[in-house]
Amino acid sequence: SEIMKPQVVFVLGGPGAGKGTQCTRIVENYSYTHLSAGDLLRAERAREGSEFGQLIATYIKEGKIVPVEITINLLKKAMEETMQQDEKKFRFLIDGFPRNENNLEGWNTVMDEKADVKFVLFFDCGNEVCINRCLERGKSSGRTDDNRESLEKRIQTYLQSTRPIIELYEKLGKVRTVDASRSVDEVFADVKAILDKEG
Ligand code: UP5
Ligand code: MG
Repeated sequence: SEIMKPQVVFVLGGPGAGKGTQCTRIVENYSYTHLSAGDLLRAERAREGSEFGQLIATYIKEGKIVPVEITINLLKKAMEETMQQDEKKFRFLIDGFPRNENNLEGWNTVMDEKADVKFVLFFDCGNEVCINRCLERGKSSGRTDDNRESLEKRIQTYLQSTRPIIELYEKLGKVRTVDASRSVDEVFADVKAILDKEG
């Protein structure tokens, strides 16, 4: 049968903007597979025998972006495994990646010819709202970076490193922006409109 080239939507936005929440909603309503780069890194951190566990733990707590060689391999493997299990699963939401120039270079080196990036879904949300959502979640999430100190660093990294990547895609006309400061349902209504239009 015909092998489909993976179709990718990059999902970007600040810490706590609602990327994961909205991806879950998308998966319930559309034929996408959700791959969170952060979730993959946390799983690798927890994997027994991982040579990168300590490095990942440090980077996450410091809100720094893990070298792309690690992240791209996790993403590539997850995409390949998904498509091997079900050839109809060739549409991916890649959540929280690419976050900086190094990420983008790594994607272009390893994946550019293997996958098509359709557009960037950008959850636009003020820093205060982002911080408050993560602090609230931090009461029960167990995430090592849902504390005020790590959050300040995550926001700085987002502003300094990730926003320029979003702007770069903006210049290519590839960004679909959603006001993510509203309720989950309101945000998802806009997401639906975008996905229905993009096909
Ligand atoms: N919530 C969600 N939507 C809401 C709404 N509309 N109204 C009210 N509340 C809402 O949501 C966060 C919280 O807010 C939840 O409690 C939710 O219920 C509530 P969530 O959907 O989890 O937001 P999300 O944007 O996914 O937030 P997350 O914390 O996951 O974002 P980050 O981008 O900071 O985290 P990520 O897991 O992507 O990365 C973590 C770290 O991993 C990075 O800082 C970095 O160190 C590392 N990393 C890399 O190095 N490289 C990568 O490629 C990826 C990650
Ligand atoms: Mg997330």
